[in-house]
Amino acid sequence: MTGFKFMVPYLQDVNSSSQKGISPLIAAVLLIAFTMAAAGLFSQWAPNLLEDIQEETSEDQRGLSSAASSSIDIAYSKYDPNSGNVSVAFRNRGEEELSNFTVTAYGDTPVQKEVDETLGSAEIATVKLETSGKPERIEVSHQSLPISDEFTDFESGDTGNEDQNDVSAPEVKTLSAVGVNSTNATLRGNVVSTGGETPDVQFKWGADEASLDNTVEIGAENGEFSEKIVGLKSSNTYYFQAEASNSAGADTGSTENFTTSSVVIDGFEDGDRSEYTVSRGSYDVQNTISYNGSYALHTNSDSRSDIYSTSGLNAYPRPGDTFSIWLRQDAHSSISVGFGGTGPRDWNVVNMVAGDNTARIQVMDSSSTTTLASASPTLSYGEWYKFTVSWGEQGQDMNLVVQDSDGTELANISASDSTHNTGGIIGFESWGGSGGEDRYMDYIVK
Ligand SMILES: [Ca+2]
Ligand SMILES: [Ca+2]
Repeated sequence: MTGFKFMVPYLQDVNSSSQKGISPLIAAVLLIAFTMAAAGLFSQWAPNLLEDIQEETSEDQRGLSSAASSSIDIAYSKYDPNSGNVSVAFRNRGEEELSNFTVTAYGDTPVQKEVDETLGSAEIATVKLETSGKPERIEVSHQSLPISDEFTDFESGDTGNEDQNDVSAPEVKTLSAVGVNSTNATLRGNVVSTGGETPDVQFKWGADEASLDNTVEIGAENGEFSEKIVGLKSSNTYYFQAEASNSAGADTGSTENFTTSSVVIDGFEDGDRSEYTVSRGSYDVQNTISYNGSYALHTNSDSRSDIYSTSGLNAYPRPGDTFSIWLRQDAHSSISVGFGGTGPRDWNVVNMVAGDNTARIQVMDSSSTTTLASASPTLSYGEWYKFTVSWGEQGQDMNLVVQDSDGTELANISASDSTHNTGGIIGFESWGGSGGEDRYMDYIVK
């Protein structure tokens, strides 16, 4: 407003000088000039004024539109004559987040409580008021939006200490798992609505999406909850659901899944075979040829050479596991990868003979070798091949997939045998001729 105050005395000066002979025309021109100057000054502060007005208007519009799409619902109200307290649970029935509520209990002496909790859509807040007497009416209102709800349905007579209204089944969501590694994961869920009564929650989980046969009970929860599960298998996909139930019903969240990471049983990158016992022939860890990293296990022993490990490695194949290993032969020879059983000549093996284009699943028992399944992939000398074994939960079923280094599947065979069904061992039996045939083994992973 300072602009106008500045202009007025100036105009008066001009008017007074008209007595000295300024023509009406010049006076009119001056008046127009002053008007334009006034308009220029006005425009300097007017934009702010207009913006302020616009902001206030749009705030009002926002308030009105939130009020139109918002509502509060008293889920239940309980009066406890022993404590003289009233518990009130109310819910945000609209889509927009609300905060700042007022709860009033009307009776002989009205009691009021302000609740600054923030409620998302369908979320519930619970408050307690010390009324020292049964209220006639409970009102929950919003402090700025014209929305409220009332509850008056207290039973007549004082025998009942609780009047309930509208307890409904809870709503729960399954959230993604966190902290997933090769053996552990933390499952997460969220009670998005208690339905007016805090629900008990649990997770159902398992490796078979069609039957989640493990249950972890957690107890009463409101909001986010989680549970760490341990002892999982590496490189495995698990499925889980969050569930919540109260006296009015139950809800199950969506099915989520996660995949545990793999474990390198041995990549030989420490450059030694100190975790192994060589019971026949010789083996060394060399760094000239490797599939992954710098080092690989190697033998060029004549005839048969045996090596195995039962302790010191990161992990061992166990029933239920899928494990893989890379094998390479540079001349006519064979490599058998042993697992289960007690060691060389007494375990299950998968066998590769590049010179014969042969891959087999065999069982060795008391020095007899039985071929359970056989395939004829095309195998070349000097190439790495991936042998992947899926070992059934009971230790009987075995599946072998052979792939080349491009990932192309060359063989896929299955067998079942119950002779060796416990894990905890990995090793090799390898045959060469008498020409120092080089054989390599690297990157055992499960
Ligand atoms: Ca290696
Ligand atoms: Ca080692």
